[in-house]
Amino acid sequence: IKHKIDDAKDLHDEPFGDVVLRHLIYSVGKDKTHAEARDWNVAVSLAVRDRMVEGWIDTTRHVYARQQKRVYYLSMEFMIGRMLEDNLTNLGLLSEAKEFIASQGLDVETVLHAEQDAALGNGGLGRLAACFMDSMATTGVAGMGYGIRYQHGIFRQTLEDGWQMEEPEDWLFEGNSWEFRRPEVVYEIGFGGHVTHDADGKATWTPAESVQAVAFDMPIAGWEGDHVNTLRLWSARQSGMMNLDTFNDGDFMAAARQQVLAETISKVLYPGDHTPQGRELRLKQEVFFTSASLQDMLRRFFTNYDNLDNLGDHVAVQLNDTHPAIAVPELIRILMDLHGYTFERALEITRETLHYTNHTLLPEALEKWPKDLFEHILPRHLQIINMIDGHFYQEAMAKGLDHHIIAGIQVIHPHQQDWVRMGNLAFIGSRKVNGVSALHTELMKQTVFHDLHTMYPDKIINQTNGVTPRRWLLECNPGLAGLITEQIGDGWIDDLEQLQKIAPLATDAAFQKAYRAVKSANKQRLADMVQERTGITLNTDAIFDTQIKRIHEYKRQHMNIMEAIALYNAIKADPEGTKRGAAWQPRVKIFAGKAAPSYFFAKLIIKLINDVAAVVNNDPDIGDKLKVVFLPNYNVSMAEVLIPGSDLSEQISTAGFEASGTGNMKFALNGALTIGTLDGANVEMLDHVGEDNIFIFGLKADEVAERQHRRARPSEVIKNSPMLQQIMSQLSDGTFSDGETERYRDFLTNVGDHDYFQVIPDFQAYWDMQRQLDGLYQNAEAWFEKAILNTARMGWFSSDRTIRSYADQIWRAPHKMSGT
Ligand code: 26M
Repeated sequence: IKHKIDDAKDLHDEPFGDVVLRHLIYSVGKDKTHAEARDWNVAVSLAVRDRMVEGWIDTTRHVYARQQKRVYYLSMEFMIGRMLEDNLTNLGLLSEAKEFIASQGLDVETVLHAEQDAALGNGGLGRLAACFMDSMATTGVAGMGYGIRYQHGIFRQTLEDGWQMEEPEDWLFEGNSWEFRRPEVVYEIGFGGHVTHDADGKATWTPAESVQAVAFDMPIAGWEGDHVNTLRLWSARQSGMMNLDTFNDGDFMAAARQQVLAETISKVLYPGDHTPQGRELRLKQEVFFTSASLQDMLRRFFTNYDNLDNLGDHVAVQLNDTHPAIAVPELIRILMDLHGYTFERALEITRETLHYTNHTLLPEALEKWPKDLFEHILPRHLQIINMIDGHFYQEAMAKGLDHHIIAGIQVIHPHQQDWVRMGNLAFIGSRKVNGVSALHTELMKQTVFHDLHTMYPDKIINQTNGVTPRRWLLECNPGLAGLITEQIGDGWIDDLEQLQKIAPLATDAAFQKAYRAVKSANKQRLADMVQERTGITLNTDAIFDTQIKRIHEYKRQHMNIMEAIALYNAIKADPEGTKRGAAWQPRVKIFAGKAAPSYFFAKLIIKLINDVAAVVNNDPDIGDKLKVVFLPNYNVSMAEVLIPGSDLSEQISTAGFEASGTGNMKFALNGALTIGTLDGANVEMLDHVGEDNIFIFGLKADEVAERQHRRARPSEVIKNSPMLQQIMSQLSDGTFSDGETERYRDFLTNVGDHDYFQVIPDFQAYWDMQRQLDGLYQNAEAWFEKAILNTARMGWFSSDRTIRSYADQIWRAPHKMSGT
């Protein structure tokens, strides 16, 4: 597809390599003889960026001309990873670029990988936002992402004696080839101060301090590059110039300090996922990017329309979790205080425009702010929240709700007056509220949003998550992508359900052989990475069994490592497998993931994995039969190697606790079999791949809830399990801790006494399923038939499907396939 841009020379007439060389010399400022890998990476990036700009300007013009409904995705986090390969792929330039790089005598991988991951997120929520950006561009939704340009994304994880250590990650140090600074796009964000009301009751908020939000844009090209959306990230800077009086008084340092203070707001990503700490700076970050984004979208709106009456017909805003929930009172404030709408009308318009996605039911993850802190920073917003609560009370009474029930779901509890509850605020202020898998949405209705759901029975809807097949199949697994395209053409890339066409090949000997060859090559690539980063040599005939995600009790990495201990004990007791009557199936247990810095138990799990690895990997009785690997500093780029190279995907969360999961989808798409609980999107994966092709075990969500409710203790189960008893005594006798008997005391109390996350009652079923998988792996035809069927049947989990569904059911926004 060609775009004509006025005043721009047609870039398609110039060979790509020439453009790269021109950028190397004139943009990077180096010649070929002195250029390093990073310089080449920048030159190639700028060359592809040039081509993206054509479609970008074109898309902007088309959306404006057609007055297409716009969608704004507000997210505190975008977990993007590297962008060069993604952009080359979507622009159809990958092979040309690779050939050119090779023609210069350079290593292609080295040049393509000389880019820091953009890791402006914690985990699944941020990665989902990145997949959605790709899919909005691919499906032709006029979508814009809004977030924060953190100077430091998620910390870099290192290990010291097996314990996690955190270091700041300086991802912008070498520059960011993809961003365009927009110094003219700048908004004031106020904090604190006071509110006055004039005779007609019109409010004026005079903030005590303010900072500026400056825009940085990144173009986001969809598949085939014709539709290019924008990711706009805000950076904080001091409002106005440095105070000149202070400067002239000679107190230059004080003036500079002001600047540092203002810039603190976009300095660093908060690294907790699921466990927010109620910090003032975090609240300011939320206000900062939400207010800037609303001001920006309204400024754009006014270039087309002259009043905000029908805002919701032309604009849809999606709140990614409650982090931008301040949008509710902020939009009402703008409508009332700046545009003269009544409160009732402002609330109506807001409820036509905003939508909220919930990503977790964990009670400790529901954001709430101390009312006093909130009032101190946002006095006008607190007044508006009180108006919302008053209005809501009337609505609820009219629907016949009991006073006590209403108190529980208002934003601020009318008698306790302690917290501003952001989940309630987002729910009450939105038109639609969605969960991220069928089970999660059902549980939202039954648990945390039960009473709000009774009041607004049509508000909650489900939108099951998805993943982009460009990054998570085409780019990360070129071997498998090529094999598929050979068989069915390349229509699957933006129509993933076409993968079903390979299902009949699941038992085809030649196809199986080719599919296995791809998996072997990917396992070798993974083994090379492990060798390089840890020095551990892996046997590629082993089952590569992988659990990669944030470390959390509910995700149960500790159940996985306990299974490794049990397997170690079993092999020790019967090294040749003579007693059990079968040789052991070699297995490699791979872990990666970060723990929140203040989450002690998660850090202890990492230490335990490393302690077990040290014993198991160095035991001559074990040899290649079992290896345990913890790869430090998990990120998107590492996932792109781990996922295609794994045989088995661990999705073993306590049922009812993982809202969806998206790693589960990436593994299955790439032909790993899943061992998992009936949790999150695993439930729908079971429906799609079929029960013969996924390995489900353990308690169901209702059984978990029942055991938790009656505080069932694990002691009975342990008493009847020699296997568990041995593990528990090894953890207290120092077997894995150099004789130190205290190290795992908290662990033993957690799991042995309380076991809130039901590791003990699920353990035997987990063990049994693992042994069943050992047996299956020894029948390669049977294993790979299932693997191929997983790939063939995962098409529904494309984030293109998810985005079309949001566009049709929530945003009422057009896309390329609207009405077809
Ligand atoms: C909140 C306040 C302060 C600091 C951090 C936070 C915070 C950050 C991230 C809270 C939660 C965060 O993420 C939750 C999350 O990642 N949820 C995951 O969302 C995925 C996409 O929907 C799902 O697939 C996962 O199941 C769900 O755990």
